Amino acid sequence: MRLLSGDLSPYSAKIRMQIYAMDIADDFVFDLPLAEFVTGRLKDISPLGRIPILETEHGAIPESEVIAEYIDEMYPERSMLGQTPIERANVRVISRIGDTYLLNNIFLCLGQLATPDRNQGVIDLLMGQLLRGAVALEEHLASQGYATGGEVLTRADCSLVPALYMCDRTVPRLGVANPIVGHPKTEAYWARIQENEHAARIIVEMDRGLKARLDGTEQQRVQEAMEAAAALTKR
Ligand SMILES: N[C@@H](CCC(=O)N[C@@H](CS)C(=O)NCC(=O)O)C(=O)O
Repeated sequence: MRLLSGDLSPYSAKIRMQIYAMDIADDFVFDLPLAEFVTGRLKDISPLGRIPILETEHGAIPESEVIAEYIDEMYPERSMLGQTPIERANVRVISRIGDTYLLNNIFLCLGQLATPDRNQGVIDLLMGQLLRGAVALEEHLASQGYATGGEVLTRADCSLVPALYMCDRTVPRLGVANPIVGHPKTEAYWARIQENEHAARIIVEMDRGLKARLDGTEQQRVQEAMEAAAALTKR
């Protein structure tokens, strides 16, 4: 299977963490067709035009949560969803908080980083919603162990690590306080989970992506990929 994924993309990092934790990385090729991504031609592979996308022999699957479910179903003996119906419900709730109530608000706000005329109303609205999500997460998170309180890493952790990374590293760039800070259970969890080898691995990858974005390397790679694509079409 081929996973279209980017270092800094949190929704992609979530799937990579799951794959690493399930010890099935040998069954995947990790790739990002840069030129297609920035020119919108990713839509030829998936109409949503967003990563991650999982290419399987039966077709392409978009949406990180759908991909996560698919991988779990493909390797049922290694499933990371929990053992009982209530455990699985808790994993899904925390995963949804990470994806929808944290990450989605951050993503909608990211455009404000790219413009010199920031719209403070947009930032206030979305970051208010982010804080509301962070308050809810604080209630749902376990005080000990992994995200749902168990002794085993689950997909809740795979969703939360990239979401908390964005809270920690990206939100302050919008002039807004890191919403992890001031929430004791979330602060403790964030410190604890970084000790996990699979979490640590995707944090290194996301840091690499952030560095490339900030130092211009990413932009340079995009340029090179677009030139290579243009040269191919001229032939
Ligand atoms: N709901 C989607 C969100 C995916 C998403 O927004 N991916 C970002 C990168 S992390 C993307 O591809 N953005 C490109 C764009 O918005 O055009 C999921 O869970 O996979």
